[in-house]
Amino acid sequence: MSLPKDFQWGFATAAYQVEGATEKDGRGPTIWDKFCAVEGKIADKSDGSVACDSYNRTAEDIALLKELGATCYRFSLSWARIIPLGGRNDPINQAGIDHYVKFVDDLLEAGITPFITLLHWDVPDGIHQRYGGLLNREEFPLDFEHYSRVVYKALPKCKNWITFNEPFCSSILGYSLGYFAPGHTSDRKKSPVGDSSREPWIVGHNLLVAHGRAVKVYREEFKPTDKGQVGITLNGDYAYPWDPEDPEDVAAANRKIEFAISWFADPVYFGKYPDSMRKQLGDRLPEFTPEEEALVKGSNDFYGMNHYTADYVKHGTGEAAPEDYLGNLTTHSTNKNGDSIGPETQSFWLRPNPEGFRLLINWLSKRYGYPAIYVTENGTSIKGENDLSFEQILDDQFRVDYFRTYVHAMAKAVSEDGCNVRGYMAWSLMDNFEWAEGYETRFGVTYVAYNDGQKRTPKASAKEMQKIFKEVM
Ligand code: GBH
Repeated sequence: MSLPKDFQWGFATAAYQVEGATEKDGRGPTIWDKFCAVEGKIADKSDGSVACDSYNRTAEDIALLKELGATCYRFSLSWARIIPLGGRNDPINQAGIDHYVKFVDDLLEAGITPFITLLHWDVPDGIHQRYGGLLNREEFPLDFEHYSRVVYKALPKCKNWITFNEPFCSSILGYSLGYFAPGHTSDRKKSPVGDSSREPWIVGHNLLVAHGRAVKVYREEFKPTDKGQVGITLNGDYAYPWDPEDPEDVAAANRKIEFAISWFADPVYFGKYPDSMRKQLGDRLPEFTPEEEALVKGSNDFYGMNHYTADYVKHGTGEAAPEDYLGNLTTHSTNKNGDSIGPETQSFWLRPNPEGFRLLINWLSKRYGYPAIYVTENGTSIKGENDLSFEQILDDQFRVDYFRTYVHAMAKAVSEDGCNVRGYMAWSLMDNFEWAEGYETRFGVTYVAYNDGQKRTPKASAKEMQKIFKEVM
């Protein structure tokens, strides 16, 4: 069991979850600042205005990465720091650019390879107000293309680019369930606007085209000289049939992965949506124009994989509801025999199942022709962690076990199954703003004392990571 010698490993974060300083140096507002201000949207009524204060502590964060032995760091840029209103004719904010230029320089100086995500959900509110943001098929891809060009030009030393983090979440959680910004849903108890049967599919389509545009810009204008690589990061759980003897459950488990992952990955690798989705969604799923298809097909230099958990899947009966986004099926934490998929965590959607990680790496590798994969997120919360004492929080054996079993499962996918995984970034470097769950759910390998000046203290898992990678390299 061994990973290649040049395998990169480290940790990941995202701008809105760690930076804070939301009004500093000319940053514009984002849809997440607005969403957090709406009563009832965030569990502990918090927001990202201070978060981990990472905007003001870049040196401290880099020292931490170094101390933990990381060889790479994935973080996202705040588009609204760079172009406060977001659009291609709007002013550029040099202070925002300068901040990230220094951060990249300092990371490289410390021997840490940056992986930059261009957009991790925090769409500038300026373009959301102006033309509906992600819903606008003409404007959004052009504005994202422009933003990407500004960024590539400013940061030629970064060689690893991720266009979008988890377009599934922007689409489904933002425009179907209304659980994430901007909170659109058909459920009128939750939102005055939204159409869960149509908007998520439009948003997903526009994100794909915007990704294609940003990749084209990199490949044509920057890659020849800068020699970096660019891809998109997709989230997805592994899916096991609830009853492995029932062919309909077997088909539904596969369909679950197609609806979550192949929705984006099939267009990126094959230029079309999965047949299972076209069949269920009909013309609610947009068609690629020939120009769009040319932009999207073949647009990954690598596959960015965010992965946390697995589900048991039971096929649905009858027609799927118009707002169904799973593929006419239900997900379960136990199977027909009553076996549990894994222990509970603080996150209702997350139960560790390391074997599912190996299986999903294999599933993706087979379907997409053994692409280079970077695991851009993997990690866990712990049930009740936030209620423990400081000493108990630091001794996070549950997280240590999670990382050890998941990293070993990944190493087997590489050395025994022939999959091409080239890097791994644990979620997360530190506890941070966990979106709609606020600060009550912690995902960090480092404890952040929100009531004590955001002081950072590495947990056991932070220190164990280097050991875990030594076991498999
Ligand atoms: C990641 O998404 C995010 O990229 C990261 O910002 C976040 O902090 C981290 O997870 C931990 O949560 O509401 O029933 O549809 C993980 C993938 C996919 C997990 C959507 C939650 C929602 C379940 N996410 N899922 S549901």
